[in-house]
Amino acid sequence: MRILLYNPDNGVTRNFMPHLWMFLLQALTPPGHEVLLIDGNAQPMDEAQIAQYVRDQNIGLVGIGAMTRMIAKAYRIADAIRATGIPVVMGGPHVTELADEALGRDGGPRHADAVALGEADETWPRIVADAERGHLKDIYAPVDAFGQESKPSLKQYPAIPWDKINLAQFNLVPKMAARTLQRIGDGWGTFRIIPMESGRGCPYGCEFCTVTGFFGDSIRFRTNESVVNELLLLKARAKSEGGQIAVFFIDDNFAINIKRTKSLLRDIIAAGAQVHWVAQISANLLRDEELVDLIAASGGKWVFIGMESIDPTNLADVNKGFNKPGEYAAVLERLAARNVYAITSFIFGMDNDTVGVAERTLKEIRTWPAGLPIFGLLTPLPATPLYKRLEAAGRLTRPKHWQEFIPFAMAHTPLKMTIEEAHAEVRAGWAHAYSPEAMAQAVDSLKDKPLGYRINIFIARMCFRGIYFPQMGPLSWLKLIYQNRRTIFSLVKEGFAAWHGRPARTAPDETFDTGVPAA
Ligand code: B12
Ligand code: SF4
Repeated sequence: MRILLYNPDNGVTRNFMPHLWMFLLQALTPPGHEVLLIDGNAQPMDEAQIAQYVRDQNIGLVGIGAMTRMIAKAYRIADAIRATGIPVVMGGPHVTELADEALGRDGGPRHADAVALGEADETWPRIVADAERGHLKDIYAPVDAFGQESKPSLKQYPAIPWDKINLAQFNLVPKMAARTLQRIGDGWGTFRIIPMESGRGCPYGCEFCTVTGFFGDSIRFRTNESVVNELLLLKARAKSEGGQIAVFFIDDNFAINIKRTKSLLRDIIAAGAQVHWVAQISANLLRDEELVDLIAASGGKWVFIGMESIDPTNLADVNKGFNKPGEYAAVLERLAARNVYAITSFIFGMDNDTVGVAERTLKEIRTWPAGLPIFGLLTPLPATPLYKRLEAAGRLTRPKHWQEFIPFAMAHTPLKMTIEEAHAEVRAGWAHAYSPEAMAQAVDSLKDKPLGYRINIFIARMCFRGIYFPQMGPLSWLKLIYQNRRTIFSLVKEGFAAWHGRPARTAPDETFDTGVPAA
């Protein structure tokens, strides 16, 4: 049977990284089937095009995975596919929480023939077998022999054949630039960010988060050996292709068990498996100097930190009191001292937020080492404790906000400001953090570092700005380049001087380190 796994586009940004679930399920598919992957972010298709595609390709089963914010698109695509008579199975966090919605049992239309609840590592082979026999069940739940919910241990993690998978749709280097970039250092014709997990689960239970409910509070890890082997495979692929690969460890809290993280990082270093990597780690775990040393030595370049707020009352409100705003600066300095920088994520519209929260937050950010701040709004995702609290308090203004997804729009009323004021705060956060002046300042603050770090922060900031400000077409990029022309000119001038002054090419970690992940 030919199976299509499809991930809908998020409608806001282009793809910067493939979704892991597709590759994982592909690797877990029993032999004898062919699995095709389409990520709508990389290969946009409308309903008619996808329906035509599944007919042309003689697809026998389509699997669709989606977060809440893409679910409306996912349902539309599923409807179009089901109209051709091909069965659709849906999985992922949204349909796990709201299976009745996907199955049309809540009074709405049916969108899926079957729903895979929770982690599908063990149910997927059963789904494929049932689909082949034409006997799909409505619901597939991961349960043990006694009917109890069971979570995959990850000790038998499948080897994802990264050396063979066609990754053409995920190259981040624009085609036109590939040839020129190949001349800068060794092999910049391709650059891909690959998702990898080393463990699942998080015990912290922050009120707005789906993870503790979905993956559970017991943490499960892959073996160090399996992670190291995957890294080695990717590193070899990058080398053989003359390209670059970076890894995003998608674990929700990569250092949740510090002892184990240190042991993994030591094994990565010992095996020479370093590639540049990004990971999510909560600020409280970055107090450990040895951990930060190992992060840097094993290839860590960016750490995503869910800071959420600089107000301890807000943090306590959402059960994230383990974040201590008073130590954010020290954590970031500790990372920056090892040339590791942070993506700092903030949520506005929290219950103790008042007008001016953006400026108060920016004032703090300006005192920290340069990084990539991002700003969002408190969002009640289905089945989270936050959703239940706001629902009980009658504060949800759009209880089914996912049915009509609007980027950066609140679905409930904050306590100490209006919805419009909260929206304006997020806008102000992005506008000021990514203004040409702020970009120039970020680049300038790294003047003691090799040029590559400044180029890196500048490019990363240009891309991150697109999370909020639509920047998909060439015209918007040209405008952005024009607005930032002074910074670009000074970087190019410096780069030209460095290039001419150098006798030979240097390795990526020396003076011309672009800082962009390299294998
Ligand atoms: C990586 C990641 C991202 C990446 C996404 C890009 C990418 N290419 O992966 C980035 C960093 C960009 C991102 C951004 C956001 N993310 Co995010 N992200 C994650 C994260 C950390 C890992 C996802 C992952 O790969 N997990 C590992 C795989 C193996 O698990 P999985 O995807 O759930 O798949 C398993 C099952 O769900 C199931 N399954 C999944 N799909 C399918 C399909 C079929 C057919 C079947 C049978 C089974 C199945 O089988 C898989 C194997 O068991 C998750 C948290 C988490 N731990 O999952 C949050 C998570 C998915 N993100 C979340 C959110 C909210 C966001 C943002 C909206 C945050 C924000 N406020 O801006 C943005 C939206 C971005 C956008 N524009 O679309 C929420 C989603 C909750 C929800 N109900 O939708 C999660 C769960 C985290 C949370 N805090 O609650 N995210
Ligand atoms: S620490 Fe992160 S993953 Fe864990 S519950 Fe809180 S927000 Fe979710």
